[in-house]
Amino acid sequence: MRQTLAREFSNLIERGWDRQLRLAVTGLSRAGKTAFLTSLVYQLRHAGLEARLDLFPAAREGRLMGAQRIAQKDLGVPRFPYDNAMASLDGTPPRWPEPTRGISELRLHIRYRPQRSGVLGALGSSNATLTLDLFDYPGEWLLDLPLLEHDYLSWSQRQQMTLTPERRAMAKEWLSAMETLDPAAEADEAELATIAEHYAQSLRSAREAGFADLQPGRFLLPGDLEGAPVLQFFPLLDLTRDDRRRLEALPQQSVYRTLARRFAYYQQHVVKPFYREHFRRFDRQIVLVDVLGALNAGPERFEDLSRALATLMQSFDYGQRSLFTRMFSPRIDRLAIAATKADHVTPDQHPNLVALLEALLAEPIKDLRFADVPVKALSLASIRATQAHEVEQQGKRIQALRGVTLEGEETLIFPGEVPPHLPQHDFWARQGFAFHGFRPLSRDTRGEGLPHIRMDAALDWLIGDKLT
Ligand SMILES: Nc1nc2c(ncn2[C@@H]2O[C@H](COP(=O)(O)OP(=O)(O)O)[C@@H](O)[C@H]2O)c(=O)[nH]1
Ligand SMILES: [Mg+2]
Repeated sequence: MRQTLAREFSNLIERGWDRQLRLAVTGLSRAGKTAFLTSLVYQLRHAGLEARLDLFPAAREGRLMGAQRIAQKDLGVPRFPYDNAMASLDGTPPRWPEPTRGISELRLHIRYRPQRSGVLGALGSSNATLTLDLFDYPGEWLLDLPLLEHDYLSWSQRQQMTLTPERRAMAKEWLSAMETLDPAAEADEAELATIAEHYAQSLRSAREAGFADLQPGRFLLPGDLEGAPVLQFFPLLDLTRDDRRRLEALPQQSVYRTLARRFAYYQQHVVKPFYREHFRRFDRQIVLVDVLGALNAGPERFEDLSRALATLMQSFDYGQRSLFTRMFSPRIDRLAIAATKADHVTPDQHPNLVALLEALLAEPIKDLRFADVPVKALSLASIRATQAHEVEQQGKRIQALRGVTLEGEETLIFPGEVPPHLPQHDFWARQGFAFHGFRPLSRDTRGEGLPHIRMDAALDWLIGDKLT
């Protein structure tokens, strides 16, 4: 009798205990989100088996019993294509997973044995379940937060300011189409669609050239909004404050009023819902940054990454006066910031890589700490594609990397040094940074498991405390 009671009591506790966590992964395009999430799911599913997770105490102590994918709750969000990603990695030759372009979700049940010293353990509970909801969404969407502060007229003015000569050169077609557009004329749907496409094209060219201060973010990664009229707007040029009254008095069907309506619709029905329905409900997030890729691409790209990150991180600004806090009372309780693809440099460079990431995000990190949001910076490789080697050269032992290039050639490289602070002129003048694309290791080379660098440390920071 007593025993059944005790069992029922512990069942009750288990069911009632809040062991559900919503974890989101973000970063700009090609930062490594898909690779990260694929590896994260793999490592959890194979914990205690092939996965090597020494820095993840729950796994090291043998308390992780496994993870299962289950049906997600939110049927409006596409499922993260884990099986496809694994199939690519296991292919011959192995390939990186296909890029995804919108938000996706995956739900895992993690079974674990609570620590004896923990609350559940003390109650005699022998195993427990954590429901982990994982989300992957484009960091580009966060670049739209500042757009909420504007109305159509002030946004148009702001966009015009970003049109430097170089950006103008990339927007030639759009600019020439704009010459004959009269804000007071009656809107022609087809014409607006064409001009909007020219505008989107100019953003895509700017993106490719390394610019990041680009709005609207959905024009770059439309997700499921591709071709929808809500994406068919663009800024008008040469508007002044004094025009406002005149423009707002134009008929509903005028070009100006039509574009202004679409802009407001974009704010209300695209940007805000994402923050309200998704972003605000994430308990924890990890922001991935391809620091090495930017370092490799040169000073302009690096500067640009730095500006984009400053904008992106505004969504994590919990200061009382921040736009984000004012609009959506957020509730995140933990954040990780990771420099990805650390397997592109030798292990002795990893501390510098973290230091550089911290320098790049110094301001946002300071604000987060001030707002009492725990934040951790780390470097990792979700899916390690190289092997570190020591090589002797003229009597000196130096570190090198061995890997297979994307073209299938085996190589040994000396990638060079990562500066531990924001690179200055002399760095760019001196350094040729050798950064190759590598194929993922084949199953034969990698053996069982999916090799990684510090995925276990990331896991511990992101979910470890929920598994005690
Ligand atoms: N060497 C190496 N390359 C990586 C790693 N993660 C991502 N990559 C490379 O970066 C590319 C973009 O990664 P992906 O995860 O698709 O980026 P996403 O756009 O943020 O989802 C991949 O196709 C790989 O070439 C990693 O851990 N190691
Ligand atoms: Mg992706």
